[in-house]
Amino acid sequence: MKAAKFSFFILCLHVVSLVVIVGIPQTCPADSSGSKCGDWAGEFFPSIPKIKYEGPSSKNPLAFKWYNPEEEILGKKMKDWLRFSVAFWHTFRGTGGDPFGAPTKMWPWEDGTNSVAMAKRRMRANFEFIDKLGVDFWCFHDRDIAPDGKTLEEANANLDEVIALAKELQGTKIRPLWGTAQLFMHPRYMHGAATSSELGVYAYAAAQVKKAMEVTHYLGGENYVFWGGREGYQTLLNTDMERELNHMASFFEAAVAYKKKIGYNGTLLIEPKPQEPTKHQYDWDAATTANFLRKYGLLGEFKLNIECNHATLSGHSCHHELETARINGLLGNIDANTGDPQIGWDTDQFMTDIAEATLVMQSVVRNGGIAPGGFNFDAKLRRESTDVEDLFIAHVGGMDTMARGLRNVAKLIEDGSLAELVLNRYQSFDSELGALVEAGKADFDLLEKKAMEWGELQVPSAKQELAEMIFQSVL
Ligand SMILES: [Mn+2]
Repeated sequence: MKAAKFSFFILCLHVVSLVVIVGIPQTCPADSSGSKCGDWAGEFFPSIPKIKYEGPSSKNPLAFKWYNPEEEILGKKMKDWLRFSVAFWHTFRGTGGDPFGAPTKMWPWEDGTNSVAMAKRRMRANFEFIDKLGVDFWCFHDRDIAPDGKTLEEANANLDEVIALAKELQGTKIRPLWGTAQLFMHPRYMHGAATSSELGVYAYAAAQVKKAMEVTHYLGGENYVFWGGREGYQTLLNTDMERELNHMASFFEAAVAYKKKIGYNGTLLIEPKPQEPTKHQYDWDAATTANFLRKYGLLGEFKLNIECNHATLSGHSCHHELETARINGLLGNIDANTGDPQIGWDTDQFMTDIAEATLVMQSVVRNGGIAPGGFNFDAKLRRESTDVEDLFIAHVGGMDTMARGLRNVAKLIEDGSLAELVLNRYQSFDSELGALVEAGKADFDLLEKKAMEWGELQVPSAKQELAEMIFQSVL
């Protein structure tokens, strides 16, 4: 597609999402001031009951077949292993628009405006959704839950108004799994936020994070996330990479200091992604981000939010990224989604692959759980899925997939043969010399002496096919 035509579609996408679309029945049409609907407290999902566990034989799309929140698996309730969260931006701001076409979804409660009244009504829909789904957490970006303003003061005031309502609607049980500042949509962030070449943008981003952290703290949010969608470059010809990375580290140091200053105890999380929207993003993957934190002395202040779709974009499996985070003591949270093997970008789909979910849950179980982190459904309906009930079906399917993964890990542990296969592979290190190697006390002179003594070796099989057979047997 020609660049000009492509840009036109992007422009349409932006404009269509803001203008009033007429001719679609509204649950609550806004009056001219927009205030009447802001206070509207009717039912947004009248045809959807509270979702219940009905077991694997159920054919009810609005029931859990595998997720039974109070059931104990491996010594913990399923709800405590899984800590599911609804992502506000996908579920309530997702329009179905893509670079080639206009939005396809206009939920009945939407009036086509980006007003504070509309933001408040949407927030009521969010909490009815959360209640009916039976989860305890939600995640938000500042600019998705409340409209931006002409000034920072106006944006903060809009946010405060919506946050006050969210606090009231949360009650005592619901809280954010995490909050974040959206530092990628506004044109001011085109060169980055913390890594922008413009000092004014760096300052603006700091102010936005300061406010987002304050409101996350106010709502009892358990984590705060940094996703650097524009923290990267398009070409190194015009970029001082070292200076930008130094700036990003300074930004994170200031965030840590501010967190301590306001007495916020939530975990700070960095979410790696290799590219899209920039050609190269600095938080490429778990190992790159761990090295960044190590270089700047920030280990211990941050953990990672691993997103499965981002993992595959960086050329890894989600399991690889989770294990890399885990063995570095950095596994903080999971953005539970998946990509498509035939599509080369971030499709943010609900995970439905039982094998993938089992591998994900294996890392979580090895980590002893991920609280105060959890599973955020950073996942959206396909553009072609346009019924309100699809929002529920997608989440029920995603939750059941992860729950089934957890049940499979319990079966793998009970069976024990896969763990035994792995132990057996390394049994030569369970020896006097092996212990010296693992303690870092076997020098090359000693190893050469042993090598000469042992002569040519019989190296055993890796038993990959057997490992795969055992793994398949629990799915
Ligand atoms: Mn994604």
